[in-house]
Amino acid sequence: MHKLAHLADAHLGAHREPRLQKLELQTFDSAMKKCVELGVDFVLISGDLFHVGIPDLGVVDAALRSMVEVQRHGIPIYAIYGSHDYTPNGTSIIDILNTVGVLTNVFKPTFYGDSLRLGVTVDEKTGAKIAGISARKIGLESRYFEALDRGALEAERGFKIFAFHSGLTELKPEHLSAMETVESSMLPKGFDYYAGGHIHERGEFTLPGMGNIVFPGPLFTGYGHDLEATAKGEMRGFYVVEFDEHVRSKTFIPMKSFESVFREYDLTGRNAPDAGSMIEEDFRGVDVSGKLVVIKAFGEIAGGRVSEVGLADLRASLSERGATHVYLNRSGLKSKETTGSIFSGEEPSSIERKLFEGEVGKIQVTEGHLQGGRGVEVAVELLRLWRQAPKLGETKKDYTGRMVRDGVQALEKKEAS
Ligand SMILES: [Mn+2]
Repeated sequence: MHKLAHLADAHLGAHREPRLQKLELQTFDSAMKKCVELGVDFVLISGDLFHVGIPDLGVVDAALRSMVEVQRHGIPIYAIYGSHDYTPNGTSIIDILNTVGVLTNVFKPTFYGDSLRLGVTVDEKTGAKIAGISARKIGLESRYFEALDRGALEAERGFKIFAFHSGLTELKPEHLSAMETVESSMLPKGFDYYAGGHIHERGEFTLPGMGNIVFPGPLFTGYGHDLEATAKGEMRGFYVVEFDEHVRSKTFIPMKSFESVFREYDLTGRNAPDAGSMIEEDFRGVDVSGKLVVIKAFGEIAGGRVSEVGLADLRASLSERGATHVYLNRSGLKSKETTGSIFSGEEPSSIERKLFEGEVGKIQVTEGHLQGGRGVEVAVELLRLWRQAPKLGETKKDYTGRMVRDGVQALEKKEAS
């Protein structure tokens, strides 16, 4: 019997708080060690290994040490890009790791006219055949799927794995209804295992002609709203799959990285300062040391402003008491006194997106790809590109040139670029 490990969405480098960052890398290291301990034949990463295409070298170094150790045990690592690993016209860290042989990028596209043929990577030891489609920014991988020559892949014989980093429309969870997904009919049928990534929620599924569709969810804890699910007890981890000519078993390997405290408060009808005291009181004597704390507050407060509830101060004091990370979800919290607080307490990225969504209609352009929802995506992408700081040693001229080039490319990007 052979064994493979399937993980996705490690998002290494996603967290800025030193304590969380350390745990994030330790969790990845533990996962790699676990793969060795369990004697897997190979590891397959379905995208978003790193949080950005060009991560901090400290993060890369730590991740490399863990991966090289796996390699020393003769265990190959296969990967595709996730939407976060992708860089618009540069070289991603995944390319570098592929070049030095730490991992093998299994996305091997060749276009014959409009038809996309995927190269198949054969794992030497097990004979497993792996084909995959990487994600791109702005969900553009649907273009790959539309062009995909499924027949050629379906005709391949042997034990076959299809790796992808996209949500499937038929399996989309309710709360992700706005997410761009791919119809399952776009994927080749009859593969033995569908190694998914991108959906930050663990799930095992079957669809007509497609068995063993697996999304492991984030390896560590994800970020933003993912932290809420983690704090509520959703286990994070990866899959170990036993197979011979077919899949024989799928086992979820949980990675318990820390303890959590989750508290939810309906503040409807309360005064802001009262609500603040009540929450503070509720946390008195609670041991938060070394724990992830998630506080969700919602409802319409009767008096005072949302900021007067004092959650930011509470966060600071809980951090002082040793909490690994304090995540506040105030997006459902409203006050009669303030009308401009609809963005309060949300993540910066979702605030940015909402601002763009509110403004995009005011922009007069003829290019379809700069209007509406697609225009918002371009704006988000531009902001992401342009907030990058110069690289160490990069001259102002080189930096400016790079920003202009990247910006022009993002603006020009139509569909199939
Ligand atoms: Mn992800």
